[in-house]
Amino acid sequence: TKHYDAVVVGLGAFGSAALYHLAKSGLKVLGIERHSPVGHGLGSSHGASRIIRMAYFEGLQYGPLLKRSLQLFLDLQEEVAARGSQQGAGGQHEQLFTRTGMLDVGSVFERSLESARVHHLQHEVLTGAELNKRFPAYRVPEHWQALLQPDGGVLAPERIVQAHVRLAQVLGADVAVGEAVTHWQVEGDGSPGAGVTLRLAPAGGGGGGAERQVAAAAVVMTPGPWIGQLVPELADLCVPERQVVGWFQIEPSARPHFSPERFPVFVIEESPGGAAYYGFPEHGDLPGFKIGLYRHLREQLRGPGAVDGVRRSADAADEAALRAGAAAYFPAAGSGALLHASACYFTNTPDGHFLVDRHPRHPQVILCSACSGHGFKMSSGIGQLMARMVLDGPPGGSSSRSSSSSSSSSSSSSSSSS
Ligand code: PYC
Repeated sequence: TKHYDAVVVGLGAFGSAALYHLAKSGLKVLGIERHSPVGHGLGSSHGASRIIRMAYFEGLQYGPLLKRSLQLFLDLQEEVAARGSQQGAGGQHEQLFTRTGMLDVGSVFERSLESARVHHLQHEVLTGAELNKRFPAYRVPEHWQALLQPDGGVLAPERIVQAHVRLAQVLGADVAVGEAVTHWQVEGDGSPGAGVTLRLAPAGGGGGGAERQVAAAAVVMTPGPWIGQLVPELADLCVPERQVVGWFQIEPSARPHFSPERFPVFVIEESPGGAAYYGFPEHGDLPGFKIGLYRHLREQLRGPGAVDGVRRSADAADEAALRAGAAAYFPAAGSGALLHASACYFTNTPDGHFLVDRHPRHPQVILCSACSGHGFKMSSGIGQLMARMVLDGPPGGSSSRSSSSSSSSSSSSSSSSS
């Protein structure tokens, strides 16, 4: 059994960020990822782009974490660029953040404006008519209101996950890809200071051979939609959902209007708490206008096999729902071909906020899933926070800085993932 200060289970947005910050703190860490390669398209951290924005209609409490997270992404981009130039690579292909500005349009406007005011964020208020004139790809109702915030833009999720993992490895982290945790348990009397053992098995997808066991003083659980399999107590609280985004062809003469310089990322909410569209300029490797729709067409993935059995391609209902938004607000993309579509998971809590906490019975186990579909932009800050929780140790327990020594008997806890 190999012993670590901390093991991170799941190397998507949150796990990769936690792994990086743990390795940077000098801890002996292992990251485990069931799918291959790191930055794959089978979880919640793919699809070429994620929105980052500072004024936050979801809640005033997110303000400080958003600012911290943007700074950490900028720091990461610098670190990646510095390493790239040391190794003779150009910086362009490693761009992690593209600043486009962000538009909060329709019934999210008031809550975004309040957030901008409370957190002293730069912003402008536009009518729909002003917005349409300034950003000609858009056509929203003229009487609507919109908040334009300059500190918004596009994150490159797969590159960010890969950068966090790569840099963690440079700092000495071990990474196991193609292995899944099939069982974990807290040792001895299960006290807050007790170590944790984890059993790993090949998960298909290019990983290792035999089953094995590892041990750690602390565990960070960031498995996204697989959280209910690893922590069954959470199965009813953190519910995975299938989500689809699509890229529509843009009329050739209008493509310049969809460029990152002329097209802020957006959320358009038609009525309070109702369906909301979100989208991106044409950008990166995938051509077309990317649009998504959340709080609509909810397809929960409950029960054995539901997560792994998700339909990954778009069907006619997915396309129709996305096209309705494109046609309503972006006429030059509303009748174009669907060039590409991608399914991913949101893992949702009942109130739409995040679950980031210590396991109630095993505080050496830190849980981070679900993030209810709006977490990527805060994954850098939450990764740093989880590393801090590991370093501080559980209340009443010992810090994880001294390497665990363990073996022996079991007490409590959980089981099995596929
Ligand atoms: O956080 O901006 C966001 C977002 C848009 C759609 C889902 N999440």
